[in-house]
Amino acid sequence: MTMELFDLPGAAGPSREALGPAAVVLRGFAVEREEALLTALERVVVDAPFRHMVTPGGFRMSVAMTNCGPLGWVTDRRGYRYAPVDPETGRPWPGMPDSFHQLARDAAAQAGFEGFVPDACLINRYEPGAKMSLHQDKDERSFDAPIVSVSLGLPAVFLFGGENRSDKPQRVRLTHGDVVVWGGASRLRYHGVMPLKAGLHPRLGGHRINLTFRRAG
Ligand code: MD3
Ligand code: FE
Repeated sequence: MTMELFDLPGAAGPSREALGPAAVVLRGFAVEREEALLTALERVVVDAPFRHMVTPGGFRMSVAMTNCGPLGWVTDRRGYRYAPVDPETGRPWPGMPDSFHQLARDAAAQAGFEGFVPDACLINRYEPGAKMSLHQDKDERSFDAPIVSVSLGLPAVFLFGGENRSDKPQRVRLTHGDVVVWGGASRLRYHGVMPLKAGLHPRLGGHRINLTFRRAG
């Protein structure tokens, strides 16, 4: 039996799912922009290669990271912070590509956050087995702005917890092109990512990439 056009995943166009107060998944929102995003990403990582950072406690993160935009998130033995210069190269982080900026602004507006102007984009690269333990994002100067996250490549199980680390998290599957906007009452909720399952994505091979856009400074 032939798969009809209307049976293809995402053929109905982007759809919206509420995860909680001011936390909304825009399914497939980035799919039509994937080529522009991946081309821009290739240029960013030439200037600022992915690296495994070390936590203040001395653990090597399983997720490889880099940044673009005026500020980048870094961790080392001295702590977590946003910095204008890449500690690996001694140069400012690469500029934020227009395609990144526009996607973040458009997705935020879809979720009711008009006028979102990110000044930091943290880029996470997961290989099979890589994970992110439950944490809060609280290194930003203000929590008024939302965080916009874009998932590309292999699917992952995202853990969306509560205000306390011990709150039982919801599990949300995020796949290629899904965009999530977290703001307001959701902004400080604990969250994490389960160990990535091995697989092969037609465009990103054996990896998952996550872009998170923030107003950090
Ligand atoms: C919910 N990244 O980089 S993005 C991170 O998929 C991070 O790489 C994950 O958590 C990833 O800090 C998840 C989704 C996300 C980002 C920020 C949030 C969810 C959030 C802030 C508050 C609540
Ligand atoms: Fe986070």
